Amino acid sequence: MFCFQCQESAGGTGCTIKGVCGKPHDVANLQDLLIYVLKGISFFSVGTELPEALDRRASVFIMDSLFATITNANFDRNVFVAKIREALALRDEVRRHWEEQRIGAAAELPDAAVWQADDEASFDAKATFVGVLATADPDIRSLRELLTYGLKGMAAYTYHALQLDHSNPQIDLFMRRALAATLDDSLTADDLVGLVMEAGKYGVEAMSLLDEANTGTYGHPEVTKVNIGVRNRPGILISGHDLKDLEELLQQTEGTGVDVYTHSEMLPAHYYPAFKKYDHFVGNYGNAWWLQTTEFAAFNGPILMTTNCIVPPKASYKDRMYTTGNTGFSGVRHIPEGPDGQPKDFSEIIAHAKRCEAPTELESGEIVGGFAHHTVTSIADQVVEAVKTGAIKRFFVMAGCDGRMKSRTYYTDFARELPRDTVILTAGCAKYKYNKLDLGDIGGIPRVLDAGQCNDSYSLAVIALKLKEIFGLEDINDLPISYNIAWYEQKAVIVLLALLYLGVKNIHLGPTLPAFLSPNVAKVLIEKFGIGGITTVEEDMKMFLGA
Ligand code: FSO
Ligand code: SF4
Repeated sequence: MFCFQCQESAGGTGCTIKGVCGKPHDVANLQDLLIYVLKGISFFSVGTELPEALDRRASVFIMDSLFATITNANFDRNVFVAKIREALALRDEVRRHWEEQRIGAAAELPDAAVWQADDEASFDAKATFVGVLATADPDIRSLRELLTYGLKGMAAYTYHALQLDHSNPQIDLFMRRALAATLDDSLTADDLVGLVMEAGKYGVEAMSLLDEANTGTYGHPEVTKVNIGVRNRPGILISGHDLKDLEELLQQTEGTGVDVYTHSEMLPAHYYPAFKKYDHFVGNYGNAWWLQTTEFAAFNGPILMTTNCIVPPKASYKDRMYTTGNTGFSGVRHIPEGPDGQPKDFSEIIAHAKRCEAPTELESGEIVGGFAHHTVTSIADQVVEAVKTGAIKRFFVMAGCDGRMKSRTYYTDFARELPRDTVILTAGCAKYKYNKLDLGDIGGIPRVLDAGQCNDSYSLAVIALKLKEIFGLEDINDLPISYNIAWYEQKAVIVLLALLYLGVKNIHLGPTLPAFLSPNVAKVLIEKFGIGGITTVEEDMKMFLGA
């Protein structure tokens, strides 16, 4: 195996024996093979007219498969074996249409378009040759992977939107075009940079689509105080990003005597009006994903993982863990899709909860959030006034991810050390590094404004564009906003590409720059966009504040 798609890649270069995330080498290889066959499907489908149902099936399959390979989502070998079989069948179905419509002499077909096998041993054997290292040139490899990881993040967001019946065929077509492009040896580094930028454009579209899906279905997030303590009844802890799963769980647990708590990236669900009517929707339990090995043990009840991030479960709670959607872990029970678009059946988890004790309290009190674009736009006058009077000197976008590296305490220290006339704009699980510090407010505006999940970074961009308009600025970079973003997995990659597409410059990314950026590709990002890393809190504070 060779995987370097996330921030925690071994030694800052790549995991080669087993993932730091816990991904076994065979699963890593099978994920590479699945992506390889997706490229074959994409090769045949670009420019080919497919019957509507097949076209839809291809789009959904590609989105679903890309998402399944994201860091920390699915560790189950059997899932990938099944998906590879499905991918091969789908590829050949698409190929038949490509053959019918092909004009002129056949060009040589790439191996990803023709390789065929059916048994697992052949999958395992082939998988070792089709991964990242199959591209020899380090810059082309870097750009192909940057593009692919952007697509994975994009696919996660379009998958969530699809759960709420929102889709955008243009995004789906781009995914195929971009995947097919990674097979094309005639493309130069400049061509690939162009595609990476285009991925940013479609990343904005994907986040906008999901924003429409979420707010159209559940209402606009409102400023909300979220309880971080517990009650004395048994509970179910729901983690990940999928609001539809949460909705169905809340409906099915109503009146059962079982409470529901959010974990990690599900916290922002409390901000949506649609979920406020549930009295048994108690609060948020615990912190960012990487602390789950201790916090899940203390929860005492069942835990439902709807998306990443899973840490390989400890024996103390493995039998209380459930996966659904695109998550999976061998030996952990999986809740399947409902039949014919019907809700999923969570009765097994509810029955399990009833046999469990109430959660052990980890902390008490409240945290506040719900500052997505609708809320912030509605208090825009107040914000603008605070900027004009100098009460707010600067905003710091500190969105992104949390992670287990010790060096991430930088973000807690940075938040604590920021001058009191600055405001943090956040989204994603990065917020757990400082959302329980009492950073106060500026004239009633909290100093940490949480927009929501990582996909709600879109809200931060909308807010920035709104402020640019109000202040009559030509350039988004003339706003008093600095970007000090933490990243972990591939959704953060698409968020970054989206910000670059929107013209945001001088983004600082930490705690380390991606291992998949070759020195030359990193140089392009630095020269063209002013991308930088982080150093020490003291030095960076001086750099950001120009002191
Ligand atoms: Fe990921 Fe980051 Fe949103 Fe966290 S981008 S790691 S668990 O913010 O989740 O998906
Ligand atoms: Fe390593 Fe990250 Fe890949 Fe897991 S996802 S194998 S930690 S680089």
